[in-house]
Amino acid sequence: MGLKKFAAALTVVGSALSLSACATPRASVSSAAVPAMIRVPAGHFVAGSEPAETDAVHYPAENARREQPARAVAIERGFAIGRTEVTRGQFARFAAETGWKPDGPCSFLPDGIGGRWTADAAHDWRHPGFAQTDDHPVVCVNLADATAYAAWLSRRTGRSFRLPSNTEWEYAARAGIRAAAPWEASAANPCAFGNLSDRSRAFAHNRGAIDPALYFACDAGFVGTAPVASFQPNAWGLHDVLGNVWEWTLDCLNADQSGAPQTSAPRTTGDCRSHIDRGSSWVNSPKYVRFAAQHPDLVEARTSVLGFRLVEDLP
Ligand SMILES: [Ca+2]
Repeated sequence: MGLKKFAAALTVVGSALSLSACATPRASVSSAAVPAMIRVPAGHFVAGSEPAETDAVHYPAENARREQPARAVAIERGFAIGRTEVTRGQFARFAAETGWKPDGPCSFLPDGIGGRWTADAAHDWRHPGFAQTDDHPVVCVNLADATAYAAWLSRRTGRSFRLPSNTEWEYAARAGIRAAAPWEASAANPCAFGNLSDRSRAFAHNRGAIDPALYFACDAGFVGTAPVASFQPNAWGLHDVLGNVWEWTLDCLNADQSGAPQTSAPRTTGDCRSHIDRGSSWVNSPKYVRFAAQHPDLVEARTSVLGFRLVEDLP
């Protein structure tokens, strides 16, 4: 299927965002409480990176191995994926209905790259260490928190939400692009595509000295997170796949991609004390801001740069 036809086959699932399918609704909930989902058809793509991509940015060897070798993947069934990261407002509905409270602190990076991560009880998903509105992505949520949210939303809607697999995330994030990042494919301004570590962040943390190894030389206008969908979407309509916050996946940590599923299935073997998250965040230097980059976090980790995006299994 050609890209144009492929794009036309994508459907924003906007009209079915009702919680009325729930057997015993406890409250009237607006459609805004349910993340907007985009249908992605079955297809093929190449996941991961070639060594030339990671060599070009002097990526640490251990990190580079994690996303290599590049491999052909067949996504055998269509699925739906969140148009945006799950927002704080959407997560707040879950917290209010279930009485959910975090059982540990959130790690916060107080003074930028080079600063020390700190974890204390003063920081949580409502107080991540920078200003947020309900339109910002929820952060300070660990794997269990994200999984519990997906299960709650599934119960409330009668639909089937979950976290994406590693390959599902990359397939939807790339949207047909093989380049390392969308701005490389189009020679465009990186800050048009997402909330990155940029001039705003550099000014906030070191009075504006731009080290190209640490900051993009453009300005997306935010120091912490940005409201979701503030920037240009990818070719399939997904916002913030690169930047804003890292996004949890179902896959366990492995040293490399040898033997990784070449389907939409998650990789559930390896070091499952950590799961892979994708897409980088507002805090990351440019070498991490690539479609192929994979970052492990301990499953219990809550940090101010890590959130999630949902997948929905379609009937
Ligand atoms: Ca993101």
